[in-house]
Amino acid sequence: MLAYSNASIAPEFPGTRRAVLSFAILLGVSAAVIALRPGIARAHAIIVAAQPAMNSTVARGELEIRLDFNSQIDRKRSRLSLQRPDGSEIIVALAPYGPAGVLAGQAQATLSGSWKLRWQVLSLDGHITRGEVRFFVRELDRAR
Ligand SMILES: [Cu+2]
Repeated sequence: MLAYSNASIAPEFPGTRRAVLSFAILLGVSAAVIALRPGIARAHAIIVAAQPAMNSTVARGELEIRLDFNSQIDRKRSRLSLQRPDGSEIIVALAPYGPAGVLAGQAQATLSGSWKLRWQVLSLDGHITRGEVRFFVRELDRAR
């Protein structure tokens, strides 16, 4: 009975069913493209300036972080984290206000050594990009 009613309904709306299926596939493909898109190749929000700068050395203590992107970003769906020399991770609280293409925050750089600032941003065109900035922390008197 069930099979009979399905069979009787389906032929009446073949175009609609096909359109719905095509749309569902298109959505799935779009999501996959966004998920697989690497942060470097053809990125949609890319860094134009970084503080701390890539491979720079900064003084131990209060760390001011600022990343400038080439486009507006959705701050609520973007994040910054720091990987410390011992491998542990700090989530950086983002400054809630500021220019539309900027992510900023502060952290305590308490360990000397090699750090990584990891960023992930959602640009307003819906694409997620990510990357990292390596920098070094040293004691103040040896930093500059
Ligand atoms: Cu894009």
